[in-house]
Amino acid sequence: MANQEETFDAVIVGAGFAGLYMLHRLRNLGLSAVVFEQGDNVGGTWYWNRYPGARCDAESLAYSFSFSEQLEQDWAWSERYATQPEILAYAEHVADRFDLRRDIRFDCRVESAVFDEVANRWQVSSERGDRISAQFCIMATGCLSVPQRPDIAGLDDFAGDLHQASLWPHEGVDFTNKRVGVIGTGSSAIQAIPVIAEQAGNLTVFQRTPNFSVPAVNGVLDPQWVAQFKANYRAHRANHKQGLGQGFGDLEIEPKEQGPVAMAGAELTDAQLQAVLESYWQTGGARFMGAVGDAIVSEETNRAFADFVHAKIRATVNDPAVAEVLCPQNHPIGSKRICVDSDYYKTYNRANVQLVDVAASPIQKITATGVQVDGDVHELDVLVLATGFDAMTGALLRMDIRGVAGVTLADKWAAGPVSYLGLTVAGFPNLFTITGPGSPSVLSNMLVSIEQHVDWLADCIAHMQSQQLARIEAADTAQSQWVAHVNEIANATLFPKGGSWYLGANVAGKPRVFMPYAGGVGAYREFCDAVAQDDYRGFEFA
Ligand code: NA7
Repeated sequence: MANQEETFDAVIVGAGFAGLYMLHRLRNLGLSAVVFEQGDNVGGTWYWNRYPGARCDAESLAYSFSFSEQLEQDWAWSERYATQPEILAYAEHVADRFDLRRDIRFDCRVESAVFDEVANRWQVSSERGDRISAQFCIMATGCLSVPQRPDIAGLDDFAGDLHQASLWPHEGVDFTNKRVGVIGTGSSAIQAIPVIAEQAGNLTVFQRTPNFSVPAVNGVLDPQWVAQFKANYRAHRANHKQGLGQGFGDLEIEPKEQGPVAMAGAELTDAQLQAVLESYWQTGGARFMGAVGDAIVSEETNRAFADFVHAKIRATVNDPAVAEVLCPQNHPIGSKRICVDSDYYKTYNRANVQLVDVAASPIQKITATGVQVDGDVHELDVLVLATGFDAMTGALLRMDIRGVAGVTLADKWAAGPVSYLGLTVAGFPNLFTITGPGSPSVLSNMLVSIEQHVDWLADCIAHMQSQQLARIEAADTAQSQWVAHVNEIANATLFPKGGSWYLGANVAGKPRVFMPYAGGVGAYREFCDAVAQDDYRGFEFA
């Protein structure tokens, strides 16, 4: 029997960082809100992705909330890049500190959200029978929350232990003396492989496409350095939010806006360019791609970056044949998300690690005992799938979302996602997508983008409350112009040449549309703020 309908001002889907902060802001506005979360705890991405070596590839002092100065001063990060357990502990701390759990329903997956045009309210139902009527429906469902299981014959026949990186068992996996296989060489695998190799008896990596990876140069944070950095936290946060780049900020004690050494590779001599790249390589981290302004725009500069990394791979990996297989040749560097590693390439020098190139000879099938390539079965006790996600649209399209005239989001997005600002979709009034497609999202520091969307949205909802407005909806023309703008920026870069999950290229049948906004978090914030200041230009209210 279905439960009785409950009434709230807002329903939020997801209790990751976006859902937690949204709940906090709405409560402060005096709204009643409920959060639906499919897991049994907060944390979103950091709740599910517990594979060995999982850590953030943005620095901890930047990948954290800025909304509470007390929180940012109190919380002590232990490493330059926080591990998954530490980030999960931080999410739990935020939930407890701001008393958020009492409005979160765990183990509660949303099945459908249907807009009632007469009442201007969303009817949201969960699989376990909750029924909510709310004026606002806020999707905080994350960009990388639907695991992509590969379509490989025989996967269910495997008799050993099979684990997906993004659905890792909470009790962990013991690899001691085991023959382990990893399918995939994206960010997740590149973090997991060095850690698994340390423990496993033998590790076989099945690589279809090599990725570019830069060293993290991770380390324990010096408390004195942290104290000095935190003394300047407001200025650092301002840089994250307004800077030229994607909100990752600088690492200096004295905050300074990070900019590339040169706007174009062509401005530098070859020796100067090599020196710049070497210095960024030694500093570590994904900011390597920001060393020169046109790295993801100019084919020539991009080639120089790629050649530099190829040389690093060849210098690190002892076996020249293995090094060649690890050198990415089929996509511009940065057009697939750059990976950040600790000793990834070095791991291939270990006697217990083998690399199998499944680009030339694809995996034929999984048998009960292992992975078959080119007629040979690689015998395994444990198989790890690090095969990625149905990114950005996956979590939204898994729900049955119906807007005006019963049109489904799946139909609206049949040719790829369209949105106004990556926050709203025409025909879906009072529905918002935090870090949705069409916003900087996955190209940016997610915490910066989450806070920006939540703050903008809270202000918008406060405006509607004060004006007693029941309904907000993006106008078709504003949406078309935004989509054209997002595409124009993407097409001026090398991103669309990457064949990446940014484009939906990793999911069979998914439309190939470059989904994130590539213009940087500062420009994007300015645009959103101008929209609000201009009486929410491009929106229609009722
Ligand atoms: P990614 O980056 O999508 O990587 C998935 C990997 O799995 C990639 O190397 C794929 O190769 C490989 N893959 C997928 N299906 C297959 C099959 N059928 N056979 C062989 N190899 C396959 O996901 P991650 O989880 O590593 O990272 C996602 C993001 O999470 C990351 O960027 C961070 O932001 C955090 P392909 O390239 O398709 O040839």
